[in-house]
Amino acid sequence: KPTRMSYTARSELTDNACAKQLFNLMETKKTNLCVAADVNTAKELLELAEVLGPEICMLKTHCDLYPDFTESFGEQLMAIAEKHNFMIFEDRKFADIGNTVVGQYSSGVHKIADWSHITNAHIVPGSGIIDGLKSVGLSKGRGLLLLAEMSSKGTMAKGEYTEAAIGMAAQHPDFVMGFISTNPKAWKAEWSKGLINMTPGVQLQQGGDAMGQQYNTPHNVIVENGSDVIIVGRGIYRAADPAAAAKEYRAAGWEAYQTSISA
Ligand code: S5P
Repeated sequence: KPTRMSYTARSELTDNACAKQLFNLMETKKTNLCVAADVNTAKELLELAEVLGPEICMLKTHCDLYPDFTESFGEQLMAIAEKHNFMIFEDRKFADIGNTVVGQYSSGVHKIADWSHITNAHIVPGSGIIDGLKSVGLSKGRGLLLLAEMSSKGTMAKGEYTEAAIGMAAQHPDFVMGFISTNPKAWKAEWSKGLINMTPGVQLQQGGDAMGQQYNTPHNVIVENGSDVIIVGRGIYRAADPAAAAKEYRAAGWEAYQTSISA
């Protein structure tokens, strides 16, 4: 008696193009690993994407970290993503009113909507932020993640706030593809359906950093807390051999997924 549906089965339950693609990609490539490539330059980011591309379902960027960001960054990253079959997630964490985020998402220096399949938003302004981002991203086939919970110590995203994020996602099933979350299994009725949960704050050992980050293991994140995708940053890009570390996290994440669907 499986307690949880497979990624393939869940790909039928979403209206969002990116979610469908991601569910199917994870199942066929056998990886639920997203690398958070918080390196110092665009050059390093693109090199890391080449090296880690074969292991990952998604690459998460913070494009405002790169002093050498240029107009061609998006095209270069898209080509690598296509070659290695992974999706791009610009972790922009939009947080303004709808009218403002339209410009921030579509234009400015980074033109995120042109090259990133997926981006994310805080719900603190209310659902107008989703209307704004959707007016840019839906026709381009993009997907949005809402920050329903955070990994950091003392996060305010809990309880009623998390509930509100779940409610807003339900209002926009065509564009909202899921959540950044830490304990989605606790949401019960909403869990393991068409919406995808992605969890940052993942390392092979539990612990944290000096600035409030809190780490949980791939097994706990996927099996105990019921997430779908592990997001790993320093555990991989700060490793002596990032490719070997990525293989290790990939194996741990995939084993946890298989455990959770056969339990
Ligand atoms: O709640 C969150 C949400 C995000 S998207 N906590 C996070 O840490 N993140 C991001 O995940 C953060 O911006 C960083 O890019 C990554 C975690 O990196 P690590 O080095 O701590 O694994």
